[in-house]
Amino acid sequence: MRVQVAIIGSGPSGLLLGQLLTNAGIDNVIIDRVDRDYILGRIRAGVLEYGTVGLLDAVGAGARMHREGLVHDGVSLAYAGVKHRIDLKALTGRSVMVYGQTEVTQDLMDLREATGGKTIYNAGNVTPHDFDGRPHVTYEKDGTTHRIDCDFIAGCDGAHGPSRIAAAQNGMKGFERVYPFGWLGVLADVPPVDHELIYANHERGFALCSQRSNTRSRYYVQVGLDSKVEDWSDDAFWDELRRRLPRETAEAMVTGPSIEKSIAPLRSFVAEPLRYGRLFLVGDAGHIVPPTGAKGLNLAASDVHYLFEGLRDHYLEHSDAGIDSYSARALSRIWKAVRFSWSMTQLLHRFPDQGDFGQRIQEAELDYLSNSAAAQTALAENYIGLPY
Ligand code: FAS
Ligand code: PHB
Repeated sequence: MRVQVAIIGSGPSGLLLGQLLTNAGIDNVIIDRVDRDYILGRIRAGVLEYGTVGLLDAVGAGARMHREGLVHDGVSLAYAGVKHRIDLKALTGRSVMVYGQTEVTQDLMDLREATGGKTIYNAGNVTPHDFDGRPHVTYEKDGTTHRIDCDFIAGCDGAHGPSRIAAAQNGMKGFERVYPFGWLGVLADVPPVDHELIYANHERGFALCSQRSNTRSRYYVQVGLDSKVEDWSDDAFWDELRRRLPRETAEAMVTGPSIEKSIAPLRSFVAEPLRYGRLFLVGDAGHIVPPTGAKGLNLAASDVHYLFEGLRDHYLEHSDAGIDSYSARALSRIWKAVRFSWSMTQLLHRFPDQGDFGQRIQEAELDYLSNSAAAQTALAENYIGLPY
């Protein structure tokens, strides 16, 4: 097989890039090691920046999002027993869209199928080759090794995929910060406790009240790195969540059986550069952020925006300026989102060595933030997403 662009990974990055390329008449194929159902079974992000919403609209995958998604004009911070709302819309003129990554992925998969995009699932040992010469991807399926020749390879294969591995073998520099805790997340078919998200700082640890619809909620509590999902019954989770929230919020909480429960470790990672000849790292393949700033999925979207512009200009304008500048352009926005995610994580989580002094410093910063329009504007413009 020969295509113009071979995309490794059928997550949000690969699917969004694939649809932009297909719509522009640039032929592409997506290769993934698992199948559609496995990918859709992973419960992940929930908040979309306006830039991500715009991209989904641009490729024609936004209809259900606008029908079923929830537009949020604000977000709340809770600390010292009180909830403070940050009015995103008043401060920035923008809102965020609450619409699960699972739904985004489903919509993009459906659109790819409807527009004749080719995806190869359950591909084994997917490997990018010769990205400085004659780029191609090999994979194993049905007992045979297959080869896809291409002009470019988009590594949309996440944090542990072959593209990141290939980059590491070709001079990649990694920048990493590992946090001493994780998030225990629960999905439950109960109405959200509030009409917007609540990020809570508490001396027992961080908590987050999020949602997927008016009948389905997503909650998180910070847990130690030694925590295991089996250590947490539903009742233990609900009790701990309520302990970390202001009284009126805790009392309003509707609980119920979890339909998904998992622990995600928190860490930051950035790969530099994002380009290796004709191989490009995109999305989680290039960077990981703690979910405190709701940036992971949204950074994948801005990477795709920059890379697509470069590939489009290569094929349609015969200019390589866009692909030559992809890494620098994407990294500029990535590092600002990494900084924001780091600052929100520092502000809201209980660190093992912070002590009572550290708790007071966090509460003082939250108190300043709650009473300063300048500080709230800085948080709001990062949360709704910096411009592309
Ligand atoms: P993905 O990891 O989504 O997709 C990569 C694809 O590549 C997968 O389909 C995988 O099967 C495939 N692949 C991997 N290795 C391969 C191989 N060897 N061969 C072929 N294919 C291969 N972000 C937020 O904004 N908010 C959150 O709350 C949040 N929670 C998260 C929780 C967890 C547990 C994780 C892991 C991430 C979370 N994220 C969150 C970040 C997440 O949403 C990512 O940013 C998003 O999935 C990025 O999309 P992709 O870059 O497409 O990578
Ligand atoms: C989620 O709904 O899963 C979610 C929302 C906001 C975050 C992280 C996760 O910052």
